[in-house]
Amino acid sequence: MLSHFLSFPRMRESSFRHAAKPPEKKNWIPACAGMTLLLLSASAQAEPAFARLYKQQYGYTPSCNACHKDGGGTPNNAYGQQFKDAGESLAAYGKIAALDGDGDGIKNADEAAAKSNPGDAKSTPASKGAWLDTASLIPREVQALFPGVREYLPRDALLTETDIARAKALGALLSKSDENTIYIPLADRKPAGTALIFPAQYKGKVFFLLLTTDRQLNITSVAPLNATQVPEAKKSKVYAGFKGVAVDKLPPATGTGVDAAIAAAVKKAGTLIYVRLKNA
Ligand SMILES: [Ca+2]
Repeated sequence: MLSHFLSFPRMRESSFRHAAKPPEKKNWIPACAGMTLLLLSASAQAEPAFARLYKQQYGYTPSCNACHKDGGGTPNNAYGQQFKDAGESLAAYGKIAALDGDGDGIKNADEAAAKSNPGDAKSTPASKGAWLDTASLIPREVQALFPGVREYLPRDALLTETDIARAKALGALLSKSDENTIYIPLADRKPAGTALIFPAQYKGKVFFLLLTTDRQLNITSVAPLNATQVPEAKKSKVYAGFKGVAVDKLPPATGTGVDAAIAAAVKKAGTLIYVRLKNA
């Protein structure tokens, strides 16, 4: 039973700051050693590509909320959109430096230099707020699904060529654009499951879904998270059918309706979790 538990090849505790209270590794590793957790074997890569770029440009790792409305995987805020529109590269920071993404009267580059959030009008150089604190950066919707959990490990789901090949073998076509953050709730410092917020597309419109699993990577829930643009996604009855399915055993999506769009996105999300958290 526990031998099928999560393992984390190629990952280390992220310096990307979502965790309410990052666990101390000294306590964390021995507590999990019997459960095939391999946090120590991780490689150097851990931060999402865009966070690394931000750090390269401004000298510190931002919170996901620099570019996202409510944590990694949620829709872009205005600054995130400007960055995306400018090409999502190191050069993009220069292109959007003089803009004011969040409309708080301070230019993007000045905000970033002052360590206030260029994507949140409530954070300014004069009043930066807690956006870089580790507290309260886990999306509320995720926290609601794990009542009682006070600690989370964010895992940056960066995809290697091997991951992409493994995903393809499982029937899911993943690409770099599917890179995301996997939230891992901790109970008594042990992973209690996973949560992932990810986009789906229907008739050219994007909506977001939240998938959770138990610690053996069986799906416990799939629900629309931000689907105001796609009311059909809110009304769909397909969600309950995912419950109990192992993330690597999701059937391929068939058909063309909103249910198929949801199934296709869930297939990709489940496979992403699997290839990133399970040993090859
Ligand atoms: Ca701001």
